[in-house]
Amino acid sequence: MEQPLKELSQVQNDLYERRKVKNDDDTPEVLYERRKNDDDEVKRKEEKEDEVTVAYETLEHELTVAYDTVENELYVHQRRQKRATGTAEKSPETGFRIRREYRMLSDAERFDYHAAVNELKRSGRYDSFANIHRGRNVDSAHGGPNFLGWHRVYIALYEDALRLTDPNVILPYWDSSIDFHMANPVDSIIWTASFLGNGDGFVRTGPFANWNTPTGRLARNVGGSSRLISKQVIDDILTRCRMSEISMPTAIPRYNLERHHGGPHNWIGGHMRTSDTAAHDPVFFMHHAFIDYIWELFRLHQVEDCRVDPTTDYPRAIGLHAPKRTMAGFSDFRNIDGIRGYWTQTWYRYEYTPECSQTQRSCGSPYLRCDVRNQRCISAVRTSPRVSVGFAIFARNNGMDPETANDFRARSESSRVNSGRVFLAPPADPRTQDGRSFLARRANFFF
Ligand SMILES: [Cu+2]
Repeated sequence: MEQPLKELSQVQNDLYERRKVKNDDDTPEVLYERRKNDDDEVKRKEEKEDEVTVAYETLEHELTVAYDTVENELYVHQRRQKRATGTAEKSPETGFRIRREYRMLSDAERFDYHAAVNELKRSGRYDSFANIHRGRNVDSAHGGPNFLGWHRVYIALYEDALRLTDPNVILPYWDSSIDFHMANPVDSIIWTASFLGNGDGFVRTGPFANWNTPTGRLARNVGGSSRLISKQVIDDILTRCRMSEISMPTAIPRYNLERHHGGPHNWIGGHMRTSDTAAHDPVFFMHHAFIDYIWELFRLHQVEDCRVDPTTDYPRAIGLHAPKRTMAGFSDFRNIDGIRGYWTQTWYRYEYTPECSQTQRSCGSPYLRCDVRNQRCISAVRTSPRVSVGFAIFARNNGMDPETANDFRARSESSRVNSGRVFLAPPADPRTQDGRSFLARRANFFF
């Protein structure tokens, strides 16, 4: 049988056809395949991009963390460096000082202290200092764990300013428990011309008489509301071991040192009653030195009885009270710097508040006396009357009880100067105006 030979042309044609099929881009199958491949390619690319994005974000996050760590390490390093070279960790310009209770100063020392405060006032520096305790700074210095450290730095710098005026002056602390345990604290010698001046209404007597402030004449209304700090409060606080137990917002009221600190603020009244005006009364710094003294007792107790390191015991906090946040008003420091050992090692320390007992019946000051039964020092009672002679005559002539009329006058004079927030404080002592009116209201309710 004849095997027909394919024509060459036929072969060529077949080849052509085969090649055509193989190379033809236009067949639907090929197009489909190609498009599918293309889609896969896009998908792969997109996936790759996602991977890159995730990797990038992860890297960025890690970088931020690393940056923070480096920044912190740098900060610690700089601190160490400065400590080593003595630029930041130096003792204060005016030297180490020992703070004492106000009534333990000699008359000459007390006079010099008053003079230094007045010199600061005259130069305008007192008001600059007082104005730091105002507005936004107040928010990061109160209501949280930064309260104690911030005020420690604040009063230390204030004291330094006083000592630049007179290098022998110290900031005395006002131990208000010495007054709390009197029959009535408004009778304390402290509210006389030789000490802080009168406490009823505008300050007309004593070293700060007729001081002017951005919110008017300096005013007080001692014994108006809340309470001074009792020995019991201090004893209670010294049963705790951690800073978080005595600081806001974690402390319960009984051990809340910031809340107890609001007591004397409100008890003194006038400028002292509200946050933006308080530091314009010089008693502010003496009251805060006492709060700082209680905190220092607490820190010693942490070391000795609790085996807690007070220099690292800063409670967990974010925002304004975060440990590494720059200290409001004092950009050289961070919040955590307030709790370091540095202050009471290189700047100042405290002399203990006077004590007495059956055998040791002297408190070491003519302005203190020993309550032998309770074995504690209490303030001398002032001889000046609560109500001036002139006012007593005026009140009697107008058919008023001089003392009650005086309370009303003081209250209205001192309430005009307030600005800012009223300090959080314990309830009114029954010996205060608020305490008495509460009892009176309750009595009226029953009759
Ligand atoms: Cu304050």
